[in-house]
Amino acid sequence: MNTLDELKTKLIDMDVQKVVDLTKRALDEGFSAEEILGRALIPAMDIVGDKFECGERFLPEMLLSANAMKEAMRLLRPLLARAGAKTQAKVVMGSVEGDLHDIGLNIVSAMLEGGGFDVYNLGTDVPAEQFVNAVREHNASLLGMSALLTTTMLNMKVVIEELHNSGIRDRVKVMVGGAQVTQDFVNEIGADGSAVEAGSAVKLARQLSAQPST
Ligand code: B1M
Repeated sequence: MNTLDELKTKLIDMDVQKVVDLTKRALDEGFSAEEILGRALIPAMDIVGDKFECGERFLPEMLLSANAMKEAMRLLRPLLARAGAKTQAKVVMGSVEGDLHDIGLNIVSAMLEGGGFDVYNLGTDVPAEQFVNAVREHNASLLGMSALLTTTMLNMKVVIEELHNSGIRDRVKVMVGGAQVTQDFVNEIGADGSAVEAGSAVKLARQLSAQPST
């Protein structure tokens, strides 16, 4: 079995130490952080999710795999965030209120940093008011929201309404993402765009930053 396949298996098996060792080994073998994420860690988390959905895994086990992934991310994050040319654009990021998933949020945030953006990552379970205050405080031109639950993604709309109510919706472009987000949903809540994975999130952030404010 090659290193990436072994890494994928060990993440599904919740073996934290092996996940760390194999991530190091994959880096030594010359795989990039993006390859390790895209070919081993992210597909493994999808399998963990499927197993949870069909009752083969329980919540504490899903958490153990998530923790193993976080340990691997400690090694990969600095590589993803290795700065390219600065764009100067400021991005406020966070998972919406009620949502505790942050692995994707942190990957996207690291990749945006690597893409030259100034990122203010507010973490998980962020209320609408906090997003709006952070956009104001940092004078951000982009707001990125992540949500993985069909229930919590509705809070993205609440944040956009709060931006309107505060009179700053026209100053900031809003991008959203997470497993359940579709283009129809983006249109419905009045966001400016969505991305399905971290690489396309950076492209989208660049496109949105290049557009004039409305
Ligand atoms: Co939860 N969980 N979880 N979970 N979890 C899912 C999302 C689920 C699909 C699993 C399943 O049933 N198949 C399901 C949601 C079902 C639904 O709503 N339709 C689910 C559920 C039900 C739950 C709980 C309700 C379980 C319970 O308590 N009974 C609970 C809710 C907690 C809460 O948030 N209030 C819960 C809890 C947890 C853990 C705490 C155990 C853990 C999270 C730990 C953590 O994040 N620190 C966890 C995990 C690990 C998962 C799965 C298995 C993996 C998520 C993940 O990290 N994926 C997940 C199943 C799955 O997604 N396949 C599942 C890897 C990550 C890199 O991908 O986050 O999608 P992702 O990010 C991607 C893209 O989406 C995109 O780019 C990222 C990188 O490529 N992206 C953006 C994300 N944000 C973006 C923002 C952007 C642009 C792109 O612009 C701003």
